[in-house]
Amino acid sequence: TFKREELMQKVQMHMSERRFKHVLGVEETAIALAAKYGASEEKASIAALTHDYAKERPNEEFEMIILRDGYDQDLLNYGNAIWHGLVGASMVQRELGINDEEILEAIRLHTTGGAKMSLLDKIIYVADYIEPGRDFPGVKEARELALVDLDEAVAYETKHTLQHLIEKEQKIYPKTIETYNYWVVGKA
Ligand code: DGI
Ligand code: FE
Ligand code: FE
Ligand code: FE
Repeated sequence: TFKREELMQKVQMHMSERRFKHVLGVEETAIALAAKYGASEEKASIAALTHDYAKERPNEEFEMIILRDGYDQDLLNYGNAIWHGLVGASMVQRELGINDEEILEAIRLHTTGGAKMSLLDKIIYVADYIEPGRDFPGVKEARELALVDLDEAVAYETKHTLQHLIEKEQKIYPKTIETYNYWVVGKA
């Protein structure tokens, strides 16, 4: 199918075995969700395979790109957790030649979500959270919700991720708050 084998190989080269296993779990989950909710399974596969492509890049590389390519300089106050998707999408585009804007946006939003999310964005955001390799309190409930109502799964993930970050006194990226306000508090 398309250039899946080639893409898999390029992705695998850039990460640990453990992370690659996670990526394959996200792909399997994203394809299943795409089938269930009527999104493109091919786009789900490509976005899932590449969502963490940049996760093991050094901070200096992200900082250089943020300084050079017109990103909001406030991004420099965050770290790999926020950079690897949002900025990593530009590496996926340049290095893997993926120019599909729907796929690139799903990669950009996969960690923080956003008030505005396409079906593909939601699928990747949720698949990343519930793939078979994930094991944390609440993952079972998240998996059940994903089979019933994708928006409910987005809300559940958002709320629990934010709770976890606050518990650990981590800096909250504004987009994460935006996602919480929209999907958890209300869409009004
Ligand atoms: O890359 P993964 O581990 O598969 O998962 P991810 O990209 O969804 O999340 C990466 C990390 O980012 C995870 O530990 C949660 C964290 N995160 C999500 N939103 C925020 C955040 N970290 C900070 N500091 N601030 C956020 O707003
Ligand atoms: Fe990630
Ligand atoms: Fe995630
Ligand atoms: Fe991931």
